[in-house]
Amino acid sequence: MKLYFSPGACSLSPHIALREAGVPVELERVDLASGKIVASGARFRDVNPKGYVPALDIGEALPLTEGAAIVQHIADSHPEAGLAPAAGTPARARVNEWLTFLSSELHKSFGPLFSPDTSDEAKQAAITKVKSRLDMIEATLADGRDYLTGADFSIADAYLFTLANWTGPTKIGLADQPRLAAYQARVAARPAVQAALKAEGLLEAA
Ligand SMILES: N[C@@H](CCC(=O)N[C@@H](CS)C(=O)NCC(=O)O)C(=O)O
Repeated sequence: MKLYFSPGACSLSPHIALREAGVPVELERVDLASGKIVASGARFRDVNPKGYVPALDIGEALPLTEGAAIVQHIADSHPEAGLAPAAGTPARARVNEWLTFLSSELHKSFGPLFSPDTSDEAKQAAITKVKSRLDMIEATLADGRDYLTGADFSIADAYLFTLANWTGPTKIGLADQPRLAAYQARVAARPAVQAALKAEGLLEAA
């Protein structure tokens, strides 16, 4: 499947999900600064009017967008991979709950930290918000679970791993969240995650 991505961006989450599902991945790199597809030089907005990654070609006129929706589509169309519990179950509702939290509470809180236009004051507020969300996740991991929703890796872990990586470039770090740091290393060691990081040229930076 063709995934429009930018190295290390939130598109890493569906990239990991595709590899965890054993789906052959065709990567189409997007330069977010210029809005161009790198290989062809075409305008990315002509493919995805939203202009942002991730976007997954699902054989329709418009690609599927919104990371949380994409990873659910990958999990649901490859149930044998066990990337999410069956729809309609409480366990699935928990995975959806995490995906929504990650998208609206953590992912978007990082946003101001990647913008050159953000004031120092707004940056500090964003850091405080991100840290409080990371602390909440740290508390969740306190019961010794290996993954976000329990013993099994799920699409929520692909998303959290991607976002937790951003504590590196933003210099927030994970020194105050040792369980999350250990979790991050555990997820990074998964062969599919290694393959995704390598394909995006991120192995040294991860
Ligand atoms: N609501 C979208 C947001 C995606 C998003 O924030 N993408 C970023 C990279 S992590 C991006 O492409 N930014 C460039 C832009 O918005 O023009 C989702 O959850 O997938």
